[in-house]
Amino acid sequence: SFTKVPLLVLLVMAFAVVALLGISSVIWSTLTSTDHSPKFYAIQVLNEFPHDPNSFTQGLLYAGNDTIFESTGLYGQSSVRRVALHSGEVEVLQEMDSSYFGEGLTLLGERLFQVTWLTKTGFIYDRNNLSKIETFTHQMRDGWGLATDGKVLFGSDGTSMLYQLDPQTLKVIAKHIVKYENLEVHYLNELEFVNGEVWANVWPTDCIARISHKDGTVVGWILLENLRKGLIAAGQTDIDVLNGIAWDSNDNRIFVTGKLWPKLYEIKLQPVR
Ligand code: DDQ
Ligand code: CA
Repeated sequence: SFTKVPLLVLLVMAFAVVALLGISSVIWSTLTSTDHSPKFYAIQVLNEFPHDPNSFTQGLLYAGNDTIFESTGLYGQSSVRRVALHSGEVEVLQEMDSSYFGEGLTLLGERLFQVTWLTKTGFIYDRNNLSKIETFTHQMRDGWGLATDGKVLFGSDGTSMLYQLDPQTLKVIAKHIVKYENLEVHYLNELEFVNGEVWANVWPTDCIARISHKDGTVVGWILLENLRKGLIAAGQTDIDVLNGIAWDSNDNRIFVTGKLWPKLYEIKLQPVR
């Protein structure tokens, strides 16, 4: 009849409009969305360098000019050392009192800051000769990792907390619980400030968390199991975990090693998702 035809046409038109709106909103959100979910990265080895297989690496940094500074742990074997990147040769060695277990290390200006496992005691050394300048006490549970952006010190103590310390007073000025989505990431270990982020070895895994120091959010995961597994496959069965990240801010190079690893690697990240 006369009234039925326009009704059917109206229904078809209404359906078409709804469908078009739906499709265009999907297209619009695809074009404008930003994906904030953490990114995952595999790694590629660009270079490998010799590393003292007796160094129980707990702190690692690159100071320019082929120079690595490293802190080592284990009671009676703890040290701070200056190492030539290319040869792995230990050029200056400062052995620590056997009551201390060396941990995180960072360089700010002319001074190296070091923390120690299970104590709140830290040490400051002169970068030129590694002589001890100062002993300090900090407010973290104990000492695991240290890094710096050139202004504050970042610290970890094996919990899920990422601390910011004032380099003058060594007092905690900020702290954030590190979270991957809504899960706390515990056992934050060796640290490095890289391109505006804080990277952390997560003990005792093959993973490095890329952390926003503004709020503790994990913005990415780096998966490095091929390094440890490669060493073991090559017969290096006495090695301990991946630990130690160093960043060359001038040439944007990333170095990693591990405790008792005979090698130190320059790596490049490859997004896997
Ligand atoms: N940390 O790197 C996880 C902070 C410390 C690791 C300590 C490993 C223990 C080795 C054996 C200790 C002997 C007293
Ligand atoms: Ca480091």
